[in-house]
This record gives sequence, structure tokens and C-alpha cells, in this order.
Amino acid sequence: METRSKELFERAKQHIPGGVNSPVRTFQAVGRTPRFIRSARGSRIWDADGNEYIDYVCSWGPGILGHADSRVIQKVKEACDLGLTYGAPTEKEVELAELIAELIPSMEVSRLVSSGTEAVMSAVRAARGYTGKDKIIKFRGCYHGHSDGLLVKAGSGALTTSVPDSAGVPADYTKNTLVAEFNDKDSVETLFQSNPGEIAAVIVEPVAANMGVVLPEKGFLEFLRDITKDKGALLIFDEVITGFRLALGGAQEYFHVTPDLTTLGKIVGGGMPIGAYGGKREIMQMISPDGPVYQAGTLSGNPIATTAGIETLKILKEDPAVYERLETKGEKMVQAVREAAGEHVRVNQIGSLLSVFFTKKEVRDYKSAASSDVGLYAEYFGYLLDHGIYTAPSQFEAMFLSDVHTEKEIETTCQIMREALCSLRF
Ligand code: HOZ
Repeated sequence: METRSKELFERAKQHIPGGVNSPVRTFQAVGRTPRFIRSARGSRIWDADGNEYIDYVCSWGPGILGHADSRVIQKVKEACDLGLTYGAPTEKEVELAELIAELIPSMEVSRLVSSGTEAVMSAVRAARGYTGKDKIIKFRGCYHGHSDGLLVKAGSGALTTSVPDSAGVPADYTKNTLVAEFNDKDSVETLFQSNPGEIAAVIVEPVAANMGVVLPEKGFLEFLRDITKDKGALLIFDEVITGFRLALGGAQEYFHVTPDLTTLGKIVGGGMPIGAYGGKREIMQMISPDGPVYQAGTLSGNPIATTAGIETLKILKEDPAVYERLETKGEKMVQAVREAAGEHVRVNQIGSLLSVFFTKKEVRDYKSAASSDVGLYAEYFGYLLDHGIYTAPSQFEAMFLSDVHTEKEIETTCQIMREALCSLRF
């Protein structure tokens, strides 16, 4: 039953563009009605009609401990009693910055902002200020939020809605954004060759998760590290999705490649609106008021968000085995998909991130990701939804696992995934 969600969607469309506050949520790409969520706990979410789902969106990543973890909620409630926002420094911010530096040592100095978009926008500005150069290289299909200069061949909602280059962005704002192909060293080398001495930074999602999940091939991240160092450019890892999810120290710990700057989002606030960017002291000294690169925000370092973030990171720090448990769950799902669909699909997985692509091609970049049959994805998604499994309503997003998905839930999900795949006509 989806009566109430349908009613709410109709109402929403009157005063909210497309009825949603972020495009992918509209379910347009999968031809269904978006579920309006009323509550969430653990691995489950409930919609406005009372339907219950096992949730594999996990608020697009931060829900690594599941929803409404009682330890986090308790701390948040206590923090709320002390006031919601001050627009002034707090001890919590200091604690969170210390914790970030401890868990991700390359983030020796970090600045808190309010979202991943803001974090990336600011990191790019820092890189330009530090190097005195204007151009940046990004990768086709990688998504770094919706700031003007980064909405170029973007992934996520931009790819879902087939507008990888947004209207409303003056060409002047994107003329310094160069686009290379993920996992293609030559394409990066060519851009460095044709723009000598002009490139401030290369920005990459170390595991691309906004064109579906696409893993870096062996040596690719190392290559980016070497070429940026060699050419006097900075390497920025956008770890909005991988930070604290792939490993406690993020993708940079997992792959042993250290970037100059890192961006974090939602997960650093335990799911509350927050972001962070940071790196070596020498670079971060460029940021105002220490240096000439301006960046500010009243809600930056919000006391409630920092409280949720600190508690979440402490829980993860005390139980590092969480990452092995997540890997095991991820592998089980891969096995189920392969058993059911064999050569008809490709499944990319790393730790708690997973995507099923409806293509026979190996998915290693934007072009191969885009070769997936989105019609089949929509059918697959619909079957899962109708059987109580809530996954990303777009081919070009990830499936997220949490530590509270039980073995039984994973088995149930694997079974439903098998049925869904077997119901398709390849
Ligand atoms: N672009 C987000 C995922 N990569 C989706 C955000 C949302 O709809 O909440």
C-alpha cells in the first residue's frame, strides 16, 4: 500500500520542485512513487503507510551503525538541552577535529562545514589558493556535490536525471574544470601535458560511488599520487562516502595512498548535516583567518552535529572489527547475485558498498557504468521494494550495508535479490 506516500507526493509537488528536496529521491528513474519515510531504527525504516523495509540506503552512507543508535541519540538529546546553535566556538569542535586527525592522520588540520558539497567547494578553493593555479581535474561520473565548478560530467542525481552538466552554470565557472576518465592514466597524463603548470589539483572519489560503485584499478590511486606530486598539483580525495566507511581511516587507509586534502560529509556528523575538509597544516594555513582563502559559516561546527559525530566515531574506533563484518556481509550479497544472474550482470563490491550493473561488460569507468540497462535496474528495484527491501532508486548510486544488518536479514535480502534477478528477462 502506498496511498499516503502518493498523497504526500502530490502535496509536495505543489511547493517543492519535483516534490523532493534532492532529485534522486523522486524515484523517477525507477518509475515508482517515492516512499515518504516516517521513522527509522536499526536496519529498518517505515514509510507513511506503515510499510516496513530493510534499509540499504542508510541515508546514503552515514548509517554505518544503523538508524537511531541509542548511544548516539542519548548524547544528542543531552546536547539539545544545551542549545541548538551558538555561532561561536565549542569544545566539541576541538574534540572532533582531534578525533579526525587521529583517525585520518593526513587531516592534520581540518575545518568543519555543513555538507559534503561545501567541504569539496572549500577544499578546491584551498588548493587553488595554495598552488596559485586555477585548473582542476575531475573524473567523468564522479560526483562532488552541486557547486558550480564541479557540476561537470557529474554522477549521482546528475547522471540519474541525464544532466551531467547543469543548466544555470555559466561556462566561465567551469572552464577551469578538466575531465579525465576514471581508471585511465593516459587521460590524466594528457590533461597535465596540455595544461602545463596550470593544474591546482586532481579531485577523485577513491572508490567512485556515484556512478554506481566503481573500484580503482590496482595502481590508479598511486599513479594519481605520483603525477600530482611530480607536477606540483594537490591530490584531493573526496571521502564523503568512503570516509570511516571503507576503513576507520577511510579509503586512504584502505589503499595506503595519502592525499594532500580530504573531504568528508554526513558520516562525520553521524548522519547530521555536517562536512569537513582538511589536510597538512602547511596547506590549511591558507584558510581564513590564518591565510587569504576565505570560507565561513554560522552553522559550521554545529554543537548537535559535532556531538553525533564524536559519538559515532568513538563507537567505530572502539570496535574496528566492524569493517571485517561489513566485508563478509558484502561478499555474501555478491555471491547471491552471481549465483542468480551469472554473466548477465556485473557486481562491484568493496566492504559495505555494492552495485549490481545490468551489463555484461566489466564496469571500470563512466562509459561501462552507463552501459547498464537502467530498465532492468528499475524492474529489479521494484521487485525489491515490493518485497520490503529499500535500495537506491537509481542505477548510479551505491547499496550501503550497516553493522546492524543481521545475518538473518542479509540471508533474507540475498534470497529476495535472487528472486528479483530470476524474475528478469535478460
Ligand atoms: N546525491 C545523493 C547520493 N549520492 C542523494 C542525496 C539524497 O537524495 O539524499
